[in-house]
Amino acid sequence: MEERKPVAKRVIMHVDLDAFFTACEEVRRPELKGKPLVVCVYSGRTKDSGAVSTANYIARKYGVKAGMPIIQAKKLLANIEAEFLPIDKEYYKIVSDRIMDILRDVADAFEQVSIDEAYLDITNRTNGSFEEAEVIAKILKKKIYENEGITCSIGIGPNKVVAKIASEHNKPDGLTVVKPEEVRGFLSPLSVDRLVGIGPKTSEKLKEIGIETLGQLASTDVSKLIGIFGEKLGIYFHNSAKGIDDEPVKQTEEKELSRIITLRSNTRDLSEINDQVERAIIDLYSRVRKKGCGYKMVGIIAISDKLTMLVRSKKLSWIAYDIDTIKKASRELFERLLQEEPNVILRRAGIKVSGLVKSVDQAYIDKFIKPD
Ligand code: DCP
Ligand code: CA
Repeated sequence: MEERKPVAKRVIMHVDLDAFFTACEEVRRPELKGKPLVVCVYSGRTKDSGAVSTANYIARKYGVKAGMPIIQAKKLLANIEAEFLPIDKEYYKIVSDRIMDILRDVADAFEQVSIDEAYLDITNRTNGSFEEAEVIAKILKKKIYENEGITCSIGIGPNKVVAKIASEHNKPDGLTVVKPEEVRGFLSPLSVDRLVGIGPKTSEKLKEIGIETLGQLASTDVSKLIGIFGEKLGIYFHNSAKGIDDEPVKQTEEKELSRIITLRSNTRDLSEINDQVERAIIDLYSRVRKKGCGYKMVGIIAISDKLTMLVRSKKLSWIAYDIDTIKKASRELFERLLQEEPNVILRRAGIKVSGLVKSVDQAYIDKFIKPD
């Protein structure tokens, strides 16, 4: 069984937003800051049935964790002034999209792995320099905080495995840089469960054979690991523990783009809304063009003065490339929304295009848009 040799020197960054869903809630309701805050997925069966989606770091001090029943979280926070909020994934997604745009902009290759996590290959961008990567990380952290009020933790390493462990190393608001020559020393004392794929069960199995740290895992004979975990996992554990990983950062394409604006004043006046959303449409469309994409669906997003979010969308029967289709659909959808929601007053309004299709030929689009 050959161990994989590392590929040419790379600089990889992993970014993970801190306590993301609760952080989003604290941004729109700053009065919640400083209190334990729990975002919940209510099942609706009884008042408190359901599970914790995430907890802010203050609530975590009391033992509240993602996945825990809400009732248990309430017990842990009994007699404490804590806030429990229902999950609002659409809103978190909009915040996430804006942050991912900031990150995508600096990367040679960008791979979003979840709503709040992404890998960036910045090898060319930094000319292979870890010092330069650290500077970029600081700029990104500052920009994300200034624009969105959200902190993140960043890890930088020569590959994805090391970058991911590094970003978790000093959470929240951390920045950990692990240069190639520091990898073995960095990983060695860490517990095996820091590796993606090693959960409580695998940790237990490893402990039984005397392996608790990544250093111990790295110096275990690979054939022994293969014997226990099978070829694929055995090799993965062994290589990862040594900090060897040549998985590329796989460029993920965006499937949708959105823009949202705060209206000058709260309103349900359709022409007022249309006028102001036009700014968002122009901005959004410039991004669609920049990416050279067509789209198959147009949606609107409305956030009421009570901060509830409403969405409507329209599926096209063709792939559109022009701005007028977005404008027309937006006007129709806002009109429909106001009719269907006679009491809603809008505070923010936005536009979304989805079903993005990479165009085969930019020249064709140009011709299509300006037929002369
Ligand atoms: N999430 C969830 N249920 C889980 C785990 C996570 O709904 N069992 C959601 C809520 C989180 C988001 O996914 O905010 C991101 O997950 P993370 O594991 O990155 O957790 P956080 O961002 O909340 O915290 P951390 O600061 O530890 O990254
Ligand atoms: Ca996170």
